[in-house]
Amino acid sequence: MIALIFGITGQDGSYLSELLLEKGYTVVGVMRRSSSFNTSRIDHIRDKLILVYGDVSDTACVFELINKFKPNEIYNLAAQSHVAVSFQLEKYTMDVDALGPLNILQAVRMSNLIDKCKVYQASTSELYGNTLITHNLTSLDENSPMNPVSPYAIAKLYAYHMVKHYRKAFNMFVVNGILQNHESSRRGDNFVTKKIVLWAKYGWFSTSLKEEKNKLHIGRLDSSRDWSHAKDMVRGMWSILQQSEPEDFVLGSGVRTTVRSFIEKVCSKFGAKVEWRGEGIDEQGYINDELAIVVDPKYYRPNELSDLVGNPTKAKEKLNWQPEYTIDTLIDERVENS
Ligand code: NAP
Ligand code: G4F
Repeated sequence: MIALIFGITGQDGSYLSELLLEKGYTVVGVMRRSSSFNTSRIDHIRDKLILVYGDVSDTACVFELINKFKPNEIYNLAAQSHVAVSFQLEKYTMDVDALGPLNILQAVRMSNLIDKCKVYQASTSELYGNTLITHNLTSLDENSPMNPVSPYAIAKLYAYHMVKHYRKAFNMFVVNGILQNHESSRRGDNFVTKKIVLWAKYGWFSTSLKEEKNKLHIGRLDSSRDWSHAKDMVRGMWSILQQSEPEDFVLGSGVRTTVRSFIEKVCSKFGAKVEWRGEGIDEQGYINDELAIVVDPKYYRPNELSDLVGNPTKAKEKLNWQPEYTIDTLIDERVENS
């Protein structure tokens, strides 16, 4: 079996590569050219991978790679994946996150690989926007309404619909994994959970720190997310492609945690309790009576998605998928390995 992974150098790409190698796949990974090395997440398995330069937004490149390797499975994990950044990079985000997947779908179709090649598209719980609140729902499943509230989510919604369209119009095995947030010690440094763990471990609670301690500057404390471990999610991605029929699946833990609670949980791993004082942008967190956390509107988004929690019932029933990590063991792994 040959798997082609777009986005192999990212968090999910690295865990998925490990999983597929364990299963005996030949893994071909597409990496971007960058001015500094971007392979740190896969360096430990580099000699087992076939790595090629490429870019999902380069149509000819995508066609050439798919024609050359004729993969059995394609995982499209490539994306400008930062929601806040997408407000500043609207068109770029659209080029990569919407038209990139289209390049892959077209290449498979036009290369006569329809019967041979399955495609996984990394869709996202961001597609739902604030549906939980506006529709008074308790959790989000495959049938919940989608109302994206960021350029990132709008681009991903285009790709989501193109996947459904290709499945119906061309009878292709192409599927969306609609994944809730997932994290790990390999998470990008500017996502909120990684930022909090790095601040705690190498900033506030670092015993080697001689200078004045850096405070944590944070955005919306009351946003909540359904945080899972990326290792659990890549198992789910693979299972989705092993079904006899192509279908979309929601993956998530079904447990919501606020940013505020995540900070408290991380601090408690270091034996500290956070005391909150003030409200809104004036709210501050104190540890042992010392100011440690300040709300900074710089991290607010022009349009915020305040609440997400998935309902993975279909995945549990049809894929027999169960997350192994809880929010607490996820934090343990991150505090230990970040
Ligand atoms: P990530 O760490 O940001 O990785 C993204 C990957 O895409 C990186 O390898 C990146 O390369 C690559 N990439 C970016 N632009 C590209 C382009 N134009 N052509 C080829 N490759 C490109 O993201 P992740 O957390 O692993 O997420 C994987 C996918 O799942 C993404 O599509 C994301 O949108 C989606 N998703 C993530 C979550 C989550 O919570 N993690 C939830 C739902 C959906 P560089 O290393 O060179 O930057
Ligand atoms: O960690 P975040 O940046 O992740 P976000 O926006 O939920 O997006 C991630 O999950 C999506 C799936 O739901 C993926 F599709 C997407 O690719 C990405 O992986 O922010 C989480 C929450 C937000 O509500 C944000 O406003 O944390 C809030 N937040 C508060 N302070 C902050 C900060 N986010 C960041 N990045 N930095 C802060 O200082």
